[in-house]
Amino acid sequence: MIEKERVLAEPFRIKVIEPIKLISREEREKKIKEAYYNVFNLRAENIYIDLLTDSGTSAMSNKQWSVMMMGDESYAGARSFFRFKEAVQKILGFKYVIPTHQGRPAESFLFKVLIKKGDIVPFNMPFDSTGAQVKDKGGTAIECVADIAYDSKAVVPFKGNIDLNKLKSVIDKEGREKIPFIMITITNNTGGGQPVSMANLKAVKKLADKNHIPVFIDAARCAENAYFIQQHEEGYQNKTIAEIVKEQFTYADGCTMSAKKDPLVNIGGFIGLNDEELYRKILPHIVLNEGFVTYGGLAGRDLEALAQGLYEMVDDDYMAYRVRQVQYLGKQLDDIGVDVVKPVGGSGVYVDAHAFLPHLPLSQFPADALGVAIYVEAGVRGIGLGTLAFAKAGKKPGEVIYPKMELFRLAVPRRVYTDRHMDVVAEGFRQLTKKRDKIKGLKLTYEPPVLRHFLSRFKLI
Ligand code: P70
Repeated sequence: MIEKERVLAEPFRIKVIEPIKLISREEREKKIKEAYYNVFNLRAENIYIDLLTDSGTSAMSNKQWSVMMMGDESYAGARSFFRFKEAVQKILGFKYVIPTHQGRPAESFLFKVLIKKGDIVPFNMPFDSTGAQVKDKGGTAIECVADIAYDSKAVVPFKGNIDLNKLKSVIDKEGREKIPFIMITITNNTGGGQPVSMANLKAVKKLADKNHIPVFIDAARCAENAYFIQQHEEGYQNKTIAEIVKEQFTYADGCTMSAKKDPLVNIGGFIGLNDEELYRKILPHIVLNEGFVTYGGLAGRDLEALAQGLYEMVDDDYMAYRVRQVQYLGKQLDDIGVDVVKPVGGSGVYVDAHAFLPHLPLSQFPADALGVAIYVEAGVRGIGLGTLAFAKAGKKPGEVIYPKMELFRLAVPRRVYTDRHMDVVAEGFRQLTKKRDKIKGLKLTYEPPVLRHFLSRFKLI
C-alpha cells in the first residue's frame, strides 16, 4: 500500500487556471428564480463552486492535452482508436472495445441487443439514466443491493454489495430465461458512491455462471472502487490500483463505461466485451447512431485523451489524493452535524436531505429544496438524488412510491477544486444549518415524461 505521507497534498501543480466568481446573494436569489428553482437551468457562470457532477468535469493533465495533438482524425481505422483500444485492453482487460460518445449510448446499444420486452435485469442499484435505458428497451431493473445500503448511518465497508439471497430469489422467481444479464454498478452512485467488494463481485459471477447469466459492470467509477478494495478488503493492501481494477473485470463478461468519470475526460465512453458474437451484433447499431466503429461519436483527439486518462486513473498517488479530498469535505460536514451518508464514498458527499430538513415532506422534494438553499447561501451547486429523480407511480391512481433515500449529492470534480473550496462549501452548510427550519419546499409546475429532474420546473412553497 502506498505510504500516507506521499499524499499529503495534491500530486500535481497548477499550470492553467479558470476564473470563477461569487455573485451577490441578491443576484443568486434572482438567478434561481429565473431558473424555475431547478439548478440544471442555472447558467454555470453564476455558480461559484459547481458540485453538480463529477461527470465530464475533470481537469485534464499536461500529457492528456499534449496527446490530443496526436489525434488521428481519419474516419476509419485511425491510429488514435488503436491507442485507445490498447489502453482498455491493458487497464480493464477486455478483448473487444467499442467507443461511444458517453455512457448512455454504450448502455443503449448493449441493452438493445440483449433485452427483450418483459425481461428483468438485476442490479445492485442502477443509476437513474441506466435504469431508464433498461425501461426504454422494455425491461425492468430490479435492485438487489444489500439492505444495509439504505441505512445512511451504518459505517460498514462495501455498502454497494449485492445481497446474494435477493439475487438468488429474483433468479428463482423470474427464471433465468427472463434475465438477459446482471449488472453491477461500481461504485454504487445511487446508493451514496458506495463500493462493491472483490468478494462480492466474485460471488455474483459464480452464482451467475451457475445459471448461465452474463454479468456486466457499469464501470464509471471502477478505479475509485478499486481504491476502497485496496484500503478495506483483506488481501489487497499490497496490490496496486491497476492490479485491482483489472481483477475486478475478470468477474464480468463485459462493461459499459461512462469515461467522463474515473477516466478523466470531458467526453467519451465505451463498451468492453470478451464475446465476439455479441460484439458483432452491436457494431451495426454504432454505424447507425454514432458513426464508424473506430470512433463512436468521438474525435480522434478525444480517443487520445481517453487512452491517456485510463493510464492516469490507476495512479495510486492520484487516487489516494482524490478520495482523501472527498473525505475531507465529508468529515467537515459531519463535524457540523449535517447527516451525510457514511462511510463517505468515492465521488462525492451525499447528504441525507430528509434528515437535514425534517420539516419538509417528501412530496415537497427536500433534496432539491436543499439544492436551491445552498445555492442561494453559498453559490454552490449540487444535485438532488431522491424523490424527484427516483419516485415511481404506484398502481392506485395518484399513488407515489418514494425511493428509500432522499439524498443531496455534492460531487467533487477530479483535480479541479482545492481543499479551500471544500472549506467554503462546508462554511455554506454551517450557515445553512442555523436556519434550516426556514428552508422552503418545492412544488412542481412542469415535469417531462422521462428523467424529470433534468428539466422540471418549480415554485417555492
Ligand atoms: C452523474 C452522471 C452518469 C452515469 C453514472 C453511472 C453509474 C452511467 C452513467 C451515464 C449523470 C449526471 C447526473 C446529474 C447531473 C449531471 C450528470 N452519471 N452509470 O453525475 O453516463 O452521463 O456518460 O451518459 O453515474 O452521476 P453518461
